[in-house]
Amino acid sequence: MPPSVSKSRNSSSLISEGELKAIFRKHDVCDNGYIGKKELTAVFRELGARNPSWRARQSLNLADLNRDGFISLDELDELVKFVAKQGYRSN
Ligand SMILES: [Ca+2]
Repeated sequence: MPPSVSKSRNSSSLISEGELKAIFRKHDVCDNGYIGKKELTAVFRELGARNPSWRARQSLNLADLNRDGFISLDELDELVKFVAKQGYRSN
């Protein structure tokens, strides 16, 4: 059973960690489980960040624990927690 994702259409609801993971997966264009700065920038653009490339750099600094320049699947949880804390809202 996948974790239940709220299907609420309330536009003011905060984006959930499950929704964030789905967005990151969608942008993992090579489907190799690694998300680079380019994909991160696209994710933050989709989230409506005012400065997506700056956010991408900031999140790499925080979540890229082994400093290879990519977010791997085991680093994704860190990234999702960080982004969830920013309080982006789903639309
Ligand atoms: Ca990494």
